[in-house]
Amino acid sequence: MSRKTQVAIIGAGPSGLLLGQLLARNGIDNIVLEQRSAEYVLGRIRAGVLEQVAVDMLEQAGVAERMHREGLPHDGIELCFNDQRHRIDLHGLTGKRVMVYGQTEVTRDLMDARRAAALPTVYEAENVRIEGFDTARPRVHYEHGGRRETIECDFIAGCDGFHGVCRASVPAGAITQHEKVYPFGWLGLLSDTPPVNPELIYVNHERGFALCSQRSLTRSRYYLQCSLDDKVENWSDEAFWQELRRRLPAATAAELVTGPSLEKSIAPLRSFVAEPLRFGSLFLAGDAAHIVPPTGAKGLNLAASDVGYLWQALTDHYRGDAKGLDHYSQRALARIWKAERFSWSMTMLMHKFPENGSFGARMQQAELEYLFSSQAAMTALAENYVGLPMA
Ligand code: FAS
Ligand code: PHB
Repeated sequence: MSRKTQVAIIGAGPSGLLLGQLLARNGIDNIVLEQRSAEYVLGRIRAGVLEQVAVDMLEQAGVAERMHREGLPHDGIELCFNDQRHRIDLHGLTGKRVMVYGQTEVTRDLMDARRAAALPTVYEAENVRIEGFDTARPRVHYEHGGRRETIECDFIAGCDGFHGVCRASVPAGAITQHEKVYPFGWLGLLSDTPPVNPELIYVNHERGFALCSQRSLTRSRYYLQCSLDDKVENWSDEAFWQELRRRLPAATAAELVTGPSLEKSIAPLRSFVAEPLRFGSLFLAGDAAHIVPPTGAKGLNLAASDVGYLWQALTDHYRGDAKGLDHYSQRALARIWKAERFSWSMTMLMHKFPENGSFGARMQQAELEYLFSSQAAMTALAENYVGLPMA
């Protein structure tokens, strides 16, 4: 069976759902195709920190009410090294703050809004295939419930993440991919325990990086740098808590409230950017276009800014101005690369790199000592962490 729409969106993660919501609110027809079930998408525990840019996008999409009710505005973060905690006053230095509100909740709010508006969404869409995006008649084929379906559209939005089909459908000669894979992963644990500290703590320790984050006043999210060949089944809850205590200052470790894990997983870390982001009527956004190591809390936030640029460009197009679409890739990439740099620099600063030897470790120490001796250096870190403006 065939159907028509203006924009076919591949992927029901934050990128695809946010784009679909913004387009629909501007009267632009769209359909979202997702390979997994909604429950599966919601079960993935990912980001936790929203920049003001992302908060603004969610407000624009009309899905910010619960975030403002349940989210936690944070005015600062802490960096810990040599067992000493140092606070960076994000709000004092930049006038901005960040919002702690889990990606799962962002996705849930977007799914609820889409369902309430009865917007066409196909979960468990199988064998999604895109074609003709280098012609005036792009099409998307997929299977659902044993039936073959085709969508004729004006544009395809590749919001299908790092392992999606859209970027993979671009001819190799038309795309350049830049990548750096880090020699470690993050072991994450989610628990219904009160956060060890009101604000996030990023830890540089000789045993490895740690991060104390949260989802609410009663739900915490912790991470430990682990080796790439580590397996989550090697980590009992108790082993996780013991290792986290070892990486925290004694006084902080003594404050740690532990409990059973709700989720535990290991994520690899990479920096990745595809260029350009437009291929005829196919546009890449979010993790389909780029990946950042989560040390800078940029992944979800970059997805939001990509979608902000793309939604504006598509809306302008349907109002008769195609310039936005021509400039989408360049505008999005300018912000993407700055966030890639910040995420890379925070990762290089805060993680253990045995291969860099004692000199590398001393460089980290010197940078951290300089950082907390300089208002200019702290302001530079703060303005990147709260999010650079959308030019
Ligand atoms: P997503 O990957 O979220 O969504 C893409 C969707 O497309 C998925 O639902 C997928 O099922 C679907 N899809 C894929 N192929 C398809 C196909 N062929 N057909 C149909 N659908 C298809 N960011 C942070 O800021 N902080 C963090 O702590 C953090 N932790 C992370 C941990 C992990 C393990 C991962 C993978 C990412 C993490 N990120 C983090 C980044 C993450 O939050 C992403 O930036 C965010 O999910 C990007 O959203 P999307 O672009 O929508 O991609
Ligand atoms: C999280 O809460 O999942 C989180 C927060 C900040 C980061 C990375 C992850 O930099």
